[in-house]
Amino acid sequence: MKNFSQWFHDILEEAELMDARYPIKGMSVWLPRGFQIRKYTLKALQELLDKDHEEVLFPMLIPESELAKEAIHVKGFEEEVYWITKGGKRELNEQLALRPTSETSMYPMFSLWVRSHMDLPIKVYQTVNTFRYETKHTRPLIRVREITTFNETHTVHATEQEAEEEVQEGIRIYREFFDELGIPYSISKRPEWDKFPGSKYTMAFDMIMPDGKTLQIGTVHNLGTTFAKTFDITFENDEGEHEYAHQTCYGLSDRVIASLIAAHGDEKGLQLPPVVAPEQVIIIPIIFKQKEDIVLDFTNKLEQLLENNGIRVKQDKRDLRPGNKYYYWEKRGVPLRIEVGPRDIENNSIVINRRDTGKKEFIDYDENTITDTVKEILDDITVQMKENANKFQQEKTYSVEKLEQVKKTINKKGGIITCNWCGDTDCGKDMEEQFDIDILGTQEAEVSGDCINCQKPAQYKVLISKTY
Ligand code: PR8
Repeated sequence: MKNFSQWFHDILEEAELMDARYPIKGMSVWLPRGFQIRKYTLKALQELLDKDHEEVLFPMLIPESELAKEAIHVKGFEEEVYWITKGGKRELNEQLALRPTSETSMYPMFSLWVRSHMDLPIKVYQTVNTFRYETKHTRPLIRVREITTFNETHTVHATEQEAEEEVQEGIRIYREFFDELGIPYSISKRPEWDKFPGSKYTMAFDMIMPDGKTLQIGTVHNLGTTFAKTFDITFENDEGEHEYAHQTCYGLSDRVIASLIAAHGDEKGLQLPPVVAPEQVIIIPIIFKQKEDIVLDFTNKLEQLLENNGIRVKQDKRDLRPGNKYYYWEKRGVPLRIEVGPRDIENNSIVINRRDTGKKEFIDYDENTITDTVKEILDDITVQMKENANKFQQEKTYSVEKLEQVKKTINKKGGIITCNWCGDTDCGKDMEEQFDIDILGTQEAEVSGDCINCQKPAQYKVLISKTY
């Protein structure tokens, strides 16, 4: 892919995912196909969250007084908040923020809900739109001003230990989710200066995009007791004393769809993992004159059979040349194509074509086994797509020992550099400036040797890249 930015822009339009021509910068329209992919993606996520979390829905507006309460938090978001100042012609007594995220909308309510340790833990999530007046260059799905798919989980616990465990749980859920979609990631602990405003620490998932820059695709934050202190979320412990609750929150956005598109797409267009594909199988009847009935009888039956067995299948009967149809569905990322012509029916076989490998194969047709065969192939496609995407992320992660190599490697190859680091903020910021790169974060690892930049003893393995 020569120019990822252009490719990404074009694919949204060509695969009919989104229309970015909406007349507000940073806001786009989900088209029916895009919306379906979004729907199946959310379904996969919600199935994971629902095992141990409950869905809720909070209002979109936050009174200024609540938003302003947590000083560090509001400082982090002050440049990005949209304000509602009027109701009709009247100035509002108190201006209202369009939520940039929901801590300050939820936590005043949590304060009312939590009385004793019996009320804990709280583990809730919501999927909503949030608004951030981003000043950096906006891009559909990647950096938007209306995040239309903000899935945020918020939890409240009695102990620090439990909150710590919930952070691990959040990471586990996101890992499983990304694995299911075949989206590769590197996990690291964000440096102090890049953690979520108000949090104790932030764990982040980053994916290397085809152009070598990384995209943050998910974050899990340990909030400690900071917000509990601000919003007075306390409970009475066994000794009858009031204690502050420990909190976590974690979130994903439209970027999940962006990373899905970027991880698997190619020159032919979109490539969708079966789990989120609106059509998992497309059937193309190869129609010749006089043989039309025979072919359509067959393909109609096949379509029905697959559909009855829970496969999302569609038949393209349009009056177009088969080649055009192949091109059309390849661009839209359908994982598996089945072609059936009169001769195939005579030979009791069908042609299958995998979007991931582009390989064409004749298989014997047996009504009793075809569903299982198709399911097996779809499963294999899922595995292969994930392996290919993971391979790319691994191959683009370079371990580097000398400072000169940092910039050279990133400029030449992109991707993520790992090296030794002391962990010192000044040293980290110095590196970011010197090389025009970002420190993604640190990973737990045995390190020996010196910091690549300041030569003091190294404490961490650090991940560095250019970022979106
Ligand atoms: C929280 N509070 O808010 P976070 N466009 C697209 N995606 C974005 C954008 C944007 N402008 N800004 C952020 N994201 C916490 C956790 C509730 C949930 C994505 O955390 O500010 C990023 O991928 O880190 C980020 O990982 C995620 O939203 C959560 O945002």
